[in-house]
Amino acid sequence: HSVRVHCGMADHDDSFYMRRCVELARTAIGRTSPNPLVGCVIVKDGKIVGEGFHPKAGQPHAEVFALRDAGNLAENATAYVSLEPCNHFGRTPPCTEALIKAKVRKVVVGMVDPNPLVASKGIDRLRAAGIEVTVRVEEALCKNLNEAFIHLMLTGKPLLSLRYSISLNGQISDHLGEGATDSGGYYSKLLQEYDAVILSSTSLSDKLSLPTSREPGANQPLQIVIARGSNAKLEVPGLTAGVNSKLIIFTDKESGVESKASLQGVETVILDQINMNAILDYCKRQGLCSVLLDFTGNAYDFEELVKESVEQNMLQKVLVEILPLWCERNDRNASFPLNVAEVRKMKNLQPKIFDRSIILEGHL
Ligand code: AOF
Ligand code: ZN
Repeated sequence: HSVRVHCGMADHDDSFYMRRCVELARTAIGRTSPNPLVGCVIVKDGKIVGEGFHPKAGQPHAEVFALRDAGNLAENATAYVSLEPCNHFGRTPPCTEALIKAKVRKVVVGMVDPNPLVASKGIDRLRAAGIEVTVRVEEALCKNLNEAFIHLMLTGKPLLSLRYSISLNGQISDHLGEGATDSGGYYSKLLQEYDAVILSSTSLSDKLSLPTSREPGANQPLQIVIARGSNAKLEVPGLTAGVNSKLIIFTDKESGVESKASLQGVETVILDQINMNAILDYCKRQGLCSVLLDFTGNAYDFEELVKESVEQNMLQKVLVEILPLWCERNDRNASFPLNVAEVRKMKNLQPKIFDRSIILEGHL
């Protein structure tokens, strides 16, 4: 793409540097919850003199890293930040004060921080200190980057997405397994991005084990296994959390799962009735922003959970993959609660071609 740094049209410049902020922020994808992904660049005389991103909750914010990188050059420079600089003491001190102290002349902000502790107070503080502030540059891009964080801030619940694969003839497909977690693949990318993934115990077998992303150094989401009722089978050989990930089992009294010796060392939560609200509340308490409901084939005990999520409007996104496969009808006559074609039309979902599959992505 063309980079018009010297054209003198301020808004072209602004959007270029904001896109760079978003690119930097993405470096930490899947690692910042409950905090957002944030990137910052310091620009002086048309040159980037400092860059930074927020790596992890508890560590300094993007602005602090970028200011450090810029050193004295930050004086009279313009700071671009994908999220409004904070004005509160959280785990870290306010970024507004760091920007003021560094004597930047101007701050360009991608989006207002939906956190009620900030919510424009950061912008107000900068303006009160005589700094020129421009807001909402590449706002859609910045919001898209942090849709889970924004959702959590506005609703108090982690963002919930449903993913599943169907065959060309509309059968929920059981073909995840090996290929699905290929490095760089669609599913692998989801595992990088989401803070937790929910699986059904009946979808686990020795050929289909708990998914882990194979990207080198990738984020591994919290793995949540649902073991519901007496059909729950958790005698999967070597059911463990995996190297860098945690495993938790949500179960009910009927399943008898807690008594299974093979599950030692894995956290088990027994609920009277397994329900999505309880699971989301647990995830929130763990500081998670996003949860992926992974609906794999033959997950009989899982259907209730999916149905409940759809009926109670708890889903924010569906990610449906149509595989170039023909699957024979299975014995149960169950029809899936979502008709893909109808939803696609109704919600104007855009299919994306990925490898040899089509992925539908959109908001409910
Ligand atoms: C920024 N830049 O890079 C981030 C911000 O506990 P703390 O101190 O890390 O504060 C967390 C809150 O600060 C978080 O909820 C969000 O409102 C904001 N995150 N702000 O100026 C950053 N990560
Ligand atoms: Zn901050």
